[in-house]
Amino acid sequence: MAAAVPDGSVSVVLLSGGVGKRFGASIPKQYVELVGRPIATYSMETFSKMPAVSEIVVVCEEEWRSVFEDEHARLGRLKPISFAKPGAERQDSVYNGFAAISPDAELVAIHDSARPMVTAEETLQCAEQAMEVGAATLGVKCKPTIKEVDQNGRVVKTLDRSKLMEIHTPQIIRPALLKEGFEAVKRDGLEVTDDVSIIEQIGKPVQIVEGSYENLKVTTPEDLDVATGFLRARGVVGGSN
Ligand code: 30A
Repeated sequence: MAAAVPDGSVSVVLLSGGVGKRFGASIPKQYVELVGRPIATYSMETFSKMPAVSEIVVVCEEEWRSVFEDEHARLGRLKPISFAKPGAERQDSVYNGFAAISPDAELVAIHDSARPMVTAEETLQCAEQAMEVGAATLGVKCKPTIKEVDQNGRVVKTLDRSKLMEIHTPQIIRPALLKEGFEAVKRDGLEVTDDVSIIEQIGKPVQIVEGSYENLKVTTPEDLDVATGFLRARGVVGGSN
């Protein structure tokens, strides 16, 4: 049984602070054009059209705010948007965005703007689980074979793939839980690393909601071609792009 997600109960934090240019482009990858518009505007449109969403807090460098202001205008100012500054690490950007959400939010959904293909349906499923469990994230079953290796590159063991999931975004959580997580990290001087998560620190459950492989993170020019193919298949774009 999935818990109901009331209209206007979800605040979205759209993480768009990355300045990485390894894409080979002169601008950060989330602003590169995908079928005629910046990658980051796709998920903004999707979230803006969801009744469950009340507002969007965009975490981006000041010089890029106009991308979201323009998209906001194009969408007819469907949902209020505001801005927060990026931090040094991902969790600092999450913190800054989280600090800017409405105190009335029942859930906060943290999304990476380099994932343009996320759908309203899977986001809502994730939100339903977050309402029920406290925290939930989209993810997919791990397709590649993953091996644990030592410093010399020798295989230690093969991990059981059936137990591995690749984590996507959005990651959706009750604000009180995220607050508790950040407080625990600060109080205990914990270092948040790729394998030490804020929410796991406080020993609270996180539900994985199986999403789609289409919810890819666009990090290379090849990913852009794949995303273009997905959009075409969805009928978002004609054959000329
Ligand atoms: Cl949103 C990070 C990070 O940004 C992070 O590096 N951690 C978290 O525990 C969360 C909360 C969360 C996790 C899973 C499902 C829902 C919410 C977020 N970011 N840990 C490290």
